[in-house]
Amino acid sequence: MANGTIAIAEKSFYEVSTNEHSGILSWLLTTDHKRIGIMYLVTIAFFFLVGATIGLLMRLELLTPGRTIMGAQTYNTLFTLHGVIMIFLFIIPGLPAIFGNFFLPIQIGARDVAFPRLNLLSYYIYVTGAILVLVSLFLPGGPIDTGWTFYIPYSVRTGTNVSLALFAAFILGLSSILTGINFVTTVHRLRAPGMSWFKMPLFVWATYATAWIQIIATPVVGITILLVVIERTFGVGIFDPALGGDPILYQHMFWIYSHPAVYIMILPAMGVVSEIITTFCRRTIFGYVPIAMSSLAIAFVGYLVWAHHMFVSGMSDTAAWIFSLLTFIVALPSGVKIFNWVATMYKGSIDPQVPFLWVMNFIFLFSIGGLSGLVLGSLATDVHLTDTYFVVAHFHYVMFGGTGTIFFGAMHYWFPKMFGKMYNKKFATISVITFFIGFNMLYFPKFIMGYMGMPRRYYDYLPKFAHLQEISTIGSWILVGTIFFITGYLLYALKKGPKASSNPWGGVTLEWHIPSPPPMENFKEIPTITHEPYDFSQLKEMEYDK
Ligand code: HEM
Ligand SMILES: [Cu+2]
Repeated sequence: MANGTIAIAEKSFYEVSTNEHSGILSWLLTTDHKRIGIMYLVTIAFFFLVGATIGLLMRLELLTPGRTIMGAQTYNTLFTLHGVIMIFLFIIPGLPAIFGNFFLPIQIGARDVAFPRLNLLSYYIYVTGAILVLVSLFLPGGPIDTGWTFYIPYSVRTGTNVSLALFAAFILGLSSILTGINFVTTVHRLRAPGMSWFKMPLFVWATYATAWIQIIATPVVGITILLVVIERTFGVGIFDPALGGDPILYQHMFWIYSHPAVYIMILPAMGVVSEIITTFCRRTIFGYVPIAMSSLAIAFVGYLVWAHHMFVSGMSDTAAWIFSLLTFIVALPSGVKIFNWVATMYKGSIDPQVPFLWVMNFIFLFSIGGLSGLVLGSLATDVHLTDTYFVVAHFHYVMFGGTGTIFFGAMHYWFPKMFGKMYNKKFATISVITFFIGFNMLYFPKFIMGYMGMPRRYYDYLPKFAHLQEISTIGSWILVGTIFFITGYLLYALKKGPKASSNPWGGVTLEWHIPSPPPMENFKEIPTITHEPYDFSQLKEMEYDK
């Protein structure tokens, strides 16, 4: 990609500060995109572990019918918190804020993002939102119990701290918008000479498309949320039918954001998948332009399908089938990606290392998630399955099997670059397998239970579900156990792992041309780009040890 070798500064970004401080202050006040990415990593990983632990507790409650370890109200609070944390604090910001921050500037040959200070501000806004979520748990009124969707009228009537939690979500949205603006500007203004649009790595394309959704869709949910707060505080009738409002309007406004939000979650993951597949197949991606364009197509069509969440809320038959049809159309660009990835692997010389194995997990789990989405997108089946465990299974396969899996894939792919250390590959391979087993045990029975009529968001169930619920709970132990195991060996690798070379996998995008960990400002001289993004003939001139 770049001309021959790139001259580089010697000291890593860990050793050089962007400000006059050292120690912790040099981190808290840093404007370096890589340090900010790592601060996001620490914060987001923390919330993910909290969310996973809450999931574990819910599964423990569901181990036996009737009360196991908690009552109904506690369960309501836990599934709400679990949803809010996983959605707003983990999966939406996850990949862009961590890996986008760290790698987007490097992959386009820039020294930093366009607005480094704004970048730091976004981080603090995120932290403020997260703290407010936590504060809302402890104030009088009690923790929220509405579900992460905050549906009206319950969310204007419950006495729990919904207003504060919604305000927190508003703040988190602001952080997301600012990050989006930063990335769009960075991609437009800071590409290295020769880095034309179609020479950008696909992770950059994906993050770029995501950034646009963040900018365009997030304000809608921000306004919606503020309206609910106003309604709760001043009793203005906007959504609550008792005050003359329209609860369906809330659902429209909520899903006009929240459906595109699922693409905020998945597109960056698809970008990472393209990077990993090319690197481990030593082969340029099959269908670069279709993959890049399908990201934009998904981002666009994704705006038009929101009401598939509302088939049973009441809408005309014509509206229902149009939304159903449009939902099937979004599956097309996703299919384009899957087929192009598979075509890349075909005749590639596959080197099945740990990050590639995570991608295999992704393709399998995400395909089940996507295909079960079509079952829910069909009117006839959705009416039967809506609000059952089928939905819970579907979105965990998509969000966790998709984006969550790639969070781990990206972690294992870029860990040596970010920290300059290598982890234990044997442990890592075992984790891929136990993750797969635990995941399917945990969530697959939910498809069957949903089909049998097990409703979502209940702490109790009929005895006929007992066996499937048990399998699911045992799966949660294997899965969450694996997650803590991964956290453990990665932390160990940070301290004691062997040093990683600048290019342990044989990648050719720009981050593999610079040392691990990268120096401050990434490049001593901005490179001039002459190669196509996945031109593996460069590997001969690059440092690459197997
Ligand atoms: C780490 C292991 C996880 C476990 C054990 C787990 C388990 C559960 C359980 C038992 C429910 C409640 C089902 C119900 O009663 O309706 C649930 C709901 C949910 N989960 Fe997870 N989950 C995990 C990870 C995740 C991840 C990674 C995400 C997001 C990417 C996620 C997002 C959600 C959402 C949005 C809900 C819906 C909450 C609601 O209905 O309001 N979960 N999960
Ligand atoms: Cu949707």
